[in-house]
Amino acid sequence: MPNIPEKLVRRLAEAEKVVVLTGAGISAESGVPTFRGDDGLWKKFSPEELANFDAFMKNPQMVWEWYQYRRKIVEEVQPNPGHAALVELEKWVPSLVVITQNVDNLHQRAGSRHVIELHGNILRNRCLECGRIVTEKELDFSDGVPRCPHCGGMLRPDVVWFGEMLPEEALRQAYEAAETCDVFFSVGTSAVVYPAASLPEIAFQHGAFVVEVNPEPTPVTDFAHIVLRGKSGEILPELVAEIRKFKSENQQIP
Ligand code: BV8
Ligand code: ZN
Repeated sequence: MPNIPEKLVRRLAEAEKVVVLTGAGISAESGVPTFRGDDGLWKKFSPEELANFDAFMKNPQMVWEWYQYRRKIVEEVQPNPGHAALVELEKWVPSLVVITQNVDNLHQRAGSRHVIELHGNILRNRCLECGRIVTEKELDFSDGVPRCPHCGGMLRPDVVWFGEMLPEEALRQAYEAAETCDVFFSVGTSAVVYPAASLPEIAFQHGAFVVEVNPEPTPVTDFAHIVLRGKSGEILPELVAEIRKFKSENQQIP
């Protein structure tokens, strides 16, 4: 596992605004399968078959089965040291924003206080008829697909599918954060799904110090100022230990 370069610790110690974009990789060590990895969720099914509205309308039962399978995994796992490190990092920098593509709610469960959810949240449902958000745990699947308790309309998972717009306010905040931050981390994402994948480049173009944390290369590798090749559950706690030490030695106790 790579050690943390001194220049990154200094950058973090001086930074006002830090942004962390996360993808499925940060949840891998919790036991949540990624999308495109060898154990990937999409090994068996392709995203086109499942994570899009037409697939849902054609076969809502199958798509619901897939989401119920993922929901069960997400409810059974725990946030890992990578999520926890981002919670502690909030103590050491004036402003930390986590922009996540994940729908697994693990950043919120770990205790991160400022999370922007670009692709929704698998624990929420939305009614196709009245648009209400339905968060009841016990959904009634008696006729194959869950129904809205308010109007009887069909429910869908409250996540963003391919070809669907991202939540406008979340996307606006994400662009603003990327354009104005001092340090931008790209953690555990293959950086292939747009518009989320444009955020690291936007940050770079606006002068942010860009850091990639990923065992594999991605398009971000080509322009990142620092690449930490390894697992986020190991690297992020190491990073936070270094910034904690640096700040304590320089008497900047939070
Ligand atoms: C939109 C939510 C437009 C649901 C998801 C052609 C070119 C460019 C773009 C397009 C195109 N054709 C279509 C598009 C647009 C499309 C897109 O980008 N497609 C890509 C695939 C080419 N985008 C969209 O459709 C978006 N909407 O563009 O609307 C529009 C415009 C106008 C009007 C109307 C519409 C919507 C995109 C959102 C789709 N929803 N998921 C659900 O989860 O079920 S996408 C899905 O992919 C997840 O959200 C996931 O977060 C996201 C990205 O994947 P990653 O998170 O990066 O995960 P992945 O498995 O790929 O990678 C894991 C990484 O972790 C790897 O790099 C691995 O090395 C690393 N890793 C593994 N272990 C660890 C680790 N890292 C650290 N530590 C470890 N231990
Ligand atoms: Zn309804």
